[in-house]
Amino acid sequence: MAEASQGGKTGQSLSGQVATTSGQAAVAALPAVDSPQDYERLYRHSTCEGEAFWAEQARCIDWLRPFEQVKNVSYATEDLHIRWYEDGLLNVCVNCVDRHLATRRDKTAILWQGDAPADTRSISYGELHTQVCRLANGLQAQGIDSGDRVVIYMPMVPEAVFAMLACARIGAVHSVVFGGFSANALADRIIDCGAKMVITADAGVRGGKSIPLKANVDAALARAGTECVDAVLVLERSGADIAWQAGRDIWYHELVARQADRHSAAGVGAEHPLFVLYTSGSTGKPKGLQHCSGGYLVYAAATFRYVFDYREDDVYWCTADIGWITGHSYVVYGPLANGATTVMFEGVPNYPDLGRFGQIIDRYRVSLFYTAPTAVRTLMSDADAALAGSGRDSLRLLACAGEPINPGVWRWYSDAFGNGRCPVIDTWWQTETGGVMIAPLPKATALKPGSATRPFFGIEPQLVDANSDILTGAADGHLVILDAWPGQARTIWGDHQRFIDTYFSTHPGMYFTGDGARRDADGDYWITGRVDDVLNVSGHRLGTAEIESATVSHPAVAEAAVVGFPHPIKGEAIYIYATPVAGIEANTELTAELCAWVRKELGPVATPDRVQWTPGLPKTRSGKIMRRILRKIAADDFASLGDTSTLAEPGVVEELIAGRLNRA
Ligand code: 6R9
Repeated sequence: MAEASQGGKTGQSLSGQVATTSGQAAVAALPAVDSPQDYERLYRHSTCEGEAFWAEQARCIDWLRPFEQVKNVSYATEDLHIRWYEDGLLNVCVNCVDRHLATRRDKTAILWQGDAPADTRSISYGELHTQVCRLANGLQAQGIDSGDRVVIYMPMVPEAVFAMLACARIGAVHSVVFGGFSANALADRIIDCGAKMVITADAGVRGGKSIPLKANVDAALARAGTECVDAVLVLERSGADIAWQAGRDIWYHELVARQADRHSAAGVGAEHPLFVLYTSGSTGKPKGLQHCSGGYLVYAAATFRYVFDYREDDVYWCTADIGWITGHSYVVYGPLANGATTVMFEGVPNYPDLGRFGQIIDRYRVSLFYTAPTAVRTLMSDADAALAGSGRDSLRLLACAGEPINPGVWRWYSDAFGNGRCPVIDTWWQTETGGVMIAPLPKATALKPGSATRPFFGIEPQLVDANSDILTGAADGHLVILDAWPGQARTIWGDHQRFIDTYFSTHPGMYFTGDGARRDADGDYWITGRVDDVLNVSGHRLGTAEIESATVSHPAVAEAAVVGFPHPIKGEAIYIYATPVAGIEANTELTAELCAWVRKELGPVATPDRVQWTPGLPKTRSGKIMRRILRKIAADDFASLGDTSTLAEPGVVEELIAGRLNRA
């Protein structure tokens, strides 16, 4: 039987046949949030008696050894640490799977919809348990231990979730890399986290196209060397022809076929890392945000319950890929911790046609739907096609995340897609925050198109000016969070100093989000976008620094600067200004070659939209590229370039304007 091998003080078993309902009982005992007054009351409690509030929320999951210390946090840069429930022991996988067996063994955990409409699977909690146990046994048989890193580079198939949960079950740290990232990007991540194993598929299938995942892994490992990764687990998804390295490559189905379908799950400390997820910053290489087991799960579970007003009979669908934080928290951990039915979709919104989302909603009677504004804009681009063939009358709530949603798009989402019957919940948060931070609660918050409105329980946002002074009342400034919350990232993998410098140094004593925001007279927040050099292309975070370094690695490019420009579907698109190496003539072939180069270096998500060749870039006398000017030119908005007095060579700007690629 599955049992706790490290039961701690109580020694109780929380998995397998002896599932307890203690967490579920705690959920049932929580006060309802059905009105603005309920929200105000609970918000006050959550901030004035924060530790009591977070202890109540933490009791909604099952602990192998209960915690006594709720919070141990310091934001002081010389001793920055964030710890929650640190003396508690738990197993995240047991919380997401085993503890539901007593009451939900036959309930559907994952409703999978493949890229082809006929391709579907339904996986019950009982089946999920068997699959995860087999894989956990298989990973251990391969020598994966607690604390080892496992990179997951997979399509959106149930085995990707099995892989995440199997890692969690044995205390291994997963790092999911989005399938749209290139072999090089994958290699960087494998090296940075020192992965011991890569789990992948022969090829992914998306929008009718094949994505050569295994070939990318081969190329990545050729670059990363063999120091760390000694095994590649390969799921047969498409039957594509692949190269095979005997002694290293293992078929997923062969490994799990040999394993028992019970697995004894050990507890880990609440602060034990659950996963590392890479995201882009304003400088340098992507950073691996490290999330922990206990606090992260408490936060993912609580936000899922409140923000979506989750009920037992809901069918919930979040369209995010598991390669992003939204997929981690709201395809996998949040829903499964609550025993929900989570829909998982392998495809894209416009294949075979733009009606796909609506058709899937009808087919599975989806009641809660969570997507990105870029997807809504894609649907809006041909609204008739997007709405054809579906009624979407099962929906009761619509949500979005990832980028600002403008009021027109919000209204279409609500009125047309949601038939005017569903609240639109605009959720602001980040890879770093682990879960939703600012969002309306369906029954308790007055909605405003384009505003993420109010902070979640226990979250204290503020706006500050450049001097870190807190602004009061209606204001516009940098968005910071004053105190800690259980779901926040604990560090950057292998670089704690960078974590401190990036998030806790700009505004001392506060967490700096990198976003700007406005607060209106009602106290509602409107996120205005990044205040640093991070782009948001189709809801994907990309650092201009990464794109620049990929661009200048092309032998014909001497220098480059990258900015974003507004794009009707993607939100923001990539504009490269590049200076060719002396003697090289820039032409359309070179442009195409450079675009393909950047795409290959970073992956399809980073495909450039514009390349403007220029003999020079606008720089200050100290040599700093004036991106502000480049952004304006890319946006075809150069009437007011602002202060250009510090330009070393003012003539460059005239030339850039004359050669601009975006013209109204
Ligand atoms: C969850 C996620 C984080 C950045 C964030 C901000 C932008 C996310 C938003 C939003 C406006 C929203 N962002 N949600 N902007 N309104 N509701 O997307 O995480 O990939 O780390 O991106 O996305 O700029 O700082 P991540």
